[in-house]
Amino acid sequence: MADRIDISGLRAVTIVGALPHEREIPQPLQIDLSLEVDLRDAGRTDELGDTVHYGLVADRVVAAVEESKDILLERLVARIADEVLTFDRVDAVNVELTKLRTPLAVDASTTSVRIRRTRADADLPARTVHTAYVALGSNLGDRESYLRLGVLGLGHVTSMSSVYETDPVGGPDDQGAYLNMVVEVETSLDPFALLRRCQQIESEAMRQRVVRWGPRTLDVDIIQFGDISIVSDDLVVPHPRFAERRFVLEPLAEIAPDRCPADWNTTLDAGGVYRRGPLVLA
Ligand code: A4P
Ligand code: MG
Repeated sequence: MADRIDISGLRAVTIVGALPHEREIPQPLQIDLSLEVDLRDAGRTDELGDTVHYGLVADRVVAAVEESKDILLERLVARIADEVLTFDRVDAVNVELTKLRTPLAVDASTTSVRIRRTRADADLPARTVHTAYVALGSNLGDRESYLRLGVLGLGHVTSMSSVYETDPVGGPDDQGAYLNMVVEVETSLDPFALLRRCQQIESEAMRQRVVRWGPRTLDVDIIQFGDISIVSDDLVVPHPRFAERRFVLEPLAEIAPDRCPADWNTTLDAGGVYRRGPLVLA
């Protein structure tokens, strides 16, 4: 992953060094950070929660430096790396720490140390990435555009089913046919954050609604989230009705047949779900 967030030229004043005067007089340091972070989600969503807040990183690093009274730059630079790695979206960090006032007897402008540390170096668990399955449905307006809006808003989509034209199940009699599909998403969001993402996408679609109080422009439901089960007021995972719905199971079977209940295709009523073809994203 080549994505980086750089914070350059951060300054702090602290006690550091082995020489007698360095133990007494605080000295200015420069900190240059390069954080390795997967920025694909934030690039799509424009959400601060999907990236690392570099203002917070800078504040925490300066505070850690100002509190320390380390002898060696090597110790202080390791402390800075540990602090940055507490931000759980950071996979690795490069830190350069520079004494702006060099203690050398010879002529030199600065002295510095530079390290790179990963989550594994800091004994932190690797960032957990889950595979989730999300169902999308639209039966109003430009249905295919709404599906596209949904897919693009979900983040790192690793697999997409075809689009299916489906007869409406439940709801008012006069509503039109749905377009349905299921996508596989790799996400480092927790299930509740993914639900908020789904709801945010729905409201973006609703803002473009054509008929007030009409059928849904876009429904975005979490079908499964890894092997996690959740029953709460806001979220039930796996989705409580997915196993009864051909409009979910046909597309799910296309991309993840092992995620479908056994024999679903013979036990559920046939018909009402017609494969149209792939969603064109461009
Ligand atoms: N919620 C709980 N669990 C979940 C989950 N796993 N994923 C909560 C998403 N949301 C979940 O949902 C109501 C509440 O469910 C949310 O506030 C959330 O906290 P909603 O989307 O606001 O309302 P809804 O769509 O009316 O309800 P729901 O339960 O999503 O409806 P269904 O059961 O999904 O049915 N026929 C065809 N052919 N194709 C369709 O796509 N869709 C529906 C909607 C009916 N008939 C259809 C289709
Ligand atoms: Mg829903």
